[in-house]
Amino acid sequence: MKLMALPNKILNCGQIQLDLSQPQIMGILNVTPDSFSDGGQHNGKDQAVKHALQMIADGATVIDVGGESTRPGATAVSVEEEIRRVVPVVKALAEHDVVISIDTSQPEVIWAAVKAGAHIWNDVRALTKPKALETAAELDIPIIIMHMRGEPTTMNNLDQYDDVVEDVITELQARIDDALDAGVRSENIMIDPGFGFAKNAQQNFKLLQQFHQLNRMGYPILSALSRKRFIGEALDGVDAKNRAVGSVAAHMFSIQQGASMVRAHDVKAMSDAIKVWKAMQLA
Ligand code: 9MG
Repeated sequence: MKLMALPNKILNCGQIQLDLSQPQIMGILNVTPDSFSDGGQHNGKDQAVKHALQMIADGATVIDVGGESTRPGATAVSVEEEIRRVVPVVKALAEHDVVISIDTSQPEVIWAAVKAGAHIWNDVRALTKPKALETAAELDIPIIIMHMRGEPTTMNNLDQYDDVVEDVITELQARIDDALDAGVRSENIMIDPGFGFAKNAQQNFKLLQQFHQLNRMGYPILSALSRKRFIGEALDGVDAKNRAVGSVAAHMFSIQQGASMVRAHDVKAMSDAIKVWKAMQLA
């Protein structure tokens, strides 16, 4: 285990510096035809960009562009197809004052996206693909290292934990140690407990209740709960589109416990909630 870092207050994203002392909103932009929560409605480039600009107007400072669905049972996508979906959108967004993160696990995709203007690598597989560690070190950009076990197709059978909070922290630390050993700079690391990835509903709620424990790791934390199934389970099984209020509430619990960034579909609602929280902080 490496020495614990102090969490960065500033995340350097090329020309843009993100102030992580205030909660930031990462708006979700799925550019997949089989996206679970937008029904693929932002599949066309122009529609995707329009939706991203609306999220920016609503308060997002980061747009997370994803060309691969990590939903269990989603069809696998080739690297070429992922690049074809993501790069034109990145090029268009790069003309705006916004940080662009890329939801991918593929080194070729992140290279192409960074060349097109992207700033952050959001990797749900935590740099486990071949060449991912070397690529992360070479690109020298901020990286979100998320906790998951297995693959999205197998993860639902991998939810045996002695203590979900301690096990997630230990397993995340192992991924961070590998990244640091490969030459990734600690200032570039953000962590994410991976809500919904290899965790059942009760384990997800335990992680949310104990979210503050992640602060022990010394890295800025992304909280990504938006419209997840376990939020729906607490709401009598409502579908994804009706989970906005529950998602905002859950994100606020994580912000109160130390999250620096939240990954959200419903940006305006999230932004309003953060404004109220900030007003309370200043009282
Ligand atoms: C892309 N994606 C879907 N769910 C996610 C989560 O929980 N965290 C991160 N970092 N990315 C996610």
